[in-house]
Amino acid sequence: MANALRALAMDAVEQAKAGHPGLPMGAADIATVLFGQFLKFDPADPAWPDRDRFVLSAGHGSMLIYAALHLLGYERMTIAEIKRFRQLGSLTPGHPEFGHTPGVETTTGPLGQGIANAVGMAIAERHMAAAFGEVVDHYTFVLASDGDLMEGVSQEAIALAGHLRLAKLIVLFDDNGISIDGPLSLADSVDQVKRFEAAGWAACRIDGHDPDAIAAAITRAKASDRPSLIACRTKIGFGAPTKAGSEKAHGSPLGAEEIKGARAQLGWEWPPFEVPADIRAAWQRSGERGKAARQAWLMRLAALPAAERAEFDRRNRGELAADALAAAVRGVKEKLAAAPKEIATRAASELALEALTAALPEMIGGSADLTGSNNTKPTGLKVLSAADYGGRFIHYGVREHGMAAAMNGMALHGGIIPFSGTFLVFSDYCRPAIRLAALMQKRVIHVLTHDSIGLGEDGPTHQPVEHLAALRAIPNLLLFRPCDTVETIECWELALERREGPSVLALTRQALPQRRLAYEADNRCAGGAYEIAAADGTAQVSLFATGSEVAIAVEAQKLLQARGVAARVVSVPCFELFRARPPAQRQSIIGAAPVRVAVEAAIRQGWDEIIGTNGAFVGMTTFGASAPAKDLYRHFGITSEKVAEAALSKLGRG
Ligand SMILES: Cc1ncc(C[n+]2csc(CCOP(=O)(O)OP(=O)(O)O)c2C)c(N)n1
Repeated sequence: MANALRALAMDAVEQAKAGHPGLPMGAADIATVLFGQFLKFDPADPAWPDRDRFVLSAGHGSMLIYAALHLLGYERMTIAEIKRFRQLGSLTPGHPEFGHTPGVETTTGPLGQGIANAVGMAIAERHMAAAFGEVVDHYTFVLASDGDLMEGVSQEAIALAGHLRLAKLIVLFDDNGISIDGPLSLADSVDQVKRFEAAGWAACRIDGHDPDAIAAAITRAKASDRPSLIACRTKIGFGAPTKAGSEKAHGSPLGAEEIKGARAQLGWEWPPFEVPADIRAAWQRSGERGKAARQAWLMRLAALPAAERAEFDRRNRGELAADALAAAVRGVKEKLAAAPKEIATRAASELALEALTAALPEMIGGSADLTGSNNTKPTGLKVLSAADYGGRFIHYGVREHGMAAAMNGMALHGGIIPFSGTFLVFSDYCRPAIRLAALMQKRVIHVLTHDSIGLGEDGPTHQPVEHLAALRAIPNLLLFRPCDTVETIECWELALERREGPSVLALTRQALPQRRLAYEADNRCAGGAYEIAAADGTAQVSLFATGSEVAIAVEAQKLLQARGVAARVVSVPCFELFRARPPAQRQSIIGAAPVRVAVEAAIRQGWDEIIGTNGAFVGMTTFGASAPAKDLYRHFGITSEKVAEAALSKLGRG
């Protein structure tokens, strides 16, 4: 059975003239034991909520999972798809892609992400089990390579998993001692077993080509009260006569001669893409193994009280409870209309979260050790810990990357909307995972506070300058930068409603005046930009701003008014939503005033699509500095006077 995986992998890579035969051939025995004897799944329903999750963290070995899905009977993974490995539109892209190939649980390829996603999946499993009892009871298995374990994010993930005692997380390490450059000894001498043990895992070392040893180790791991590492010693490219055991088997087609030799060595006498009936039948039986488990689960689900079952289904579908979000938002807006608040948008976010987390039990918050600064822990949220998986706030520790990747895993698992916090400047530390959330179209919400030089005294290391532009550059990510309390709750509403991708809320440390004083049912941020202060008369100037700089634009509007210049102010809480509107609407908001000025305490990049290359921009061109916020705004010239000056100068009245 393992040789069937090996043959399909080497033949598909050969046909594609690209790909990675080494890992599938080396890890075929592990996969055969795991899929054949342990993994709980049913090809008839790849999204069955209580299936075991399998994460191929070493995504370059994609042919391993494609071959397995094919042999196990996943309907759409036909032999034709295997033959179309790496071709446009096939179900078999170069690296596994979530949402594209049924049976693929997460998109992997950037090494280290998969194992960190799996930690989030295992957290989600424990949390959902705490909430719904025996209808949630599954394992999360990972196949990880040397590369996965060398990546820094794996350390964050491992430490968190050990701390949270995620006993149902089992990592099979394809311990082949080879990476692209050659033997691992070129660059690494970590004892992975000791490393995992130090993080609170159960860890052992076995022969990864001995099915009995693999089965015994998985059996032990399933019974462990800690997460488990099974370091499986394997030979990369197992079966290839001259390339096995060397980097030559890693990432290129083996070539006709080598494949011929491998067929001989493995005793595999069938032509490319052919699998004999008895071996197919054995795989098919493995694929049918989970049917009974799924039927039993369906019975357990049916036995739940109707309301609980409906809630479980709703959460797994990712639908919000009818009116829950709207009612919570309405409540917050009414309070803000009755008693306006001059607070930081991070504090406004906390206020919003008090209502939102009470209304939406699927929200699980957290922070990378900046809880008090990010304001992501409303008073009602209990901490999620090894002692209480029912908690809804995670102290991620100083692990931004691991946090962001675990959040992806939670969202992928289903039933949970993860939100979490760090400083905007540290979005750099989360970025690979944010990018994958965007690629996978997963609802993950990042609360990124201290969003400009407005954070003040911590200085340039902590002051984001290029980060808004950098995040706006990620496709399918919404970046919100609200200007006051009302916009903050509106942006939260939009982020939560959005099922098809992640959002970032960039929030201030410093207090901002509430601009929107009257109660408005409409979510004005939904269009991405809107006129927040109209001109007195025909506007000669349009001022555009986001977040904390909206207040500066409104002050500049007054200065211009005093000089007899009518100006309007447009708040732009979300570029991406604005860009998505029909051109005519966009044009009407950009307006007809001859002069356009934008102000944002960040770099100009991206603003030209609103103000044009002729527009004036007031913002940052360098890193910030350490000083009180007010002094910094003056020092860097981000003031209402400078905005007014820029407009006047464009009008030729400078
Ligand atoms: C973050 C990241 N960096 C680099 C790569 C490119 N890359 C793909 S596989 C690999 C290492 C291969 O070694 P290993 O993980 O041991 O896999 P094996 O050779 O055993 O298949 C690298 C550097 C990547 N996919 N992701």
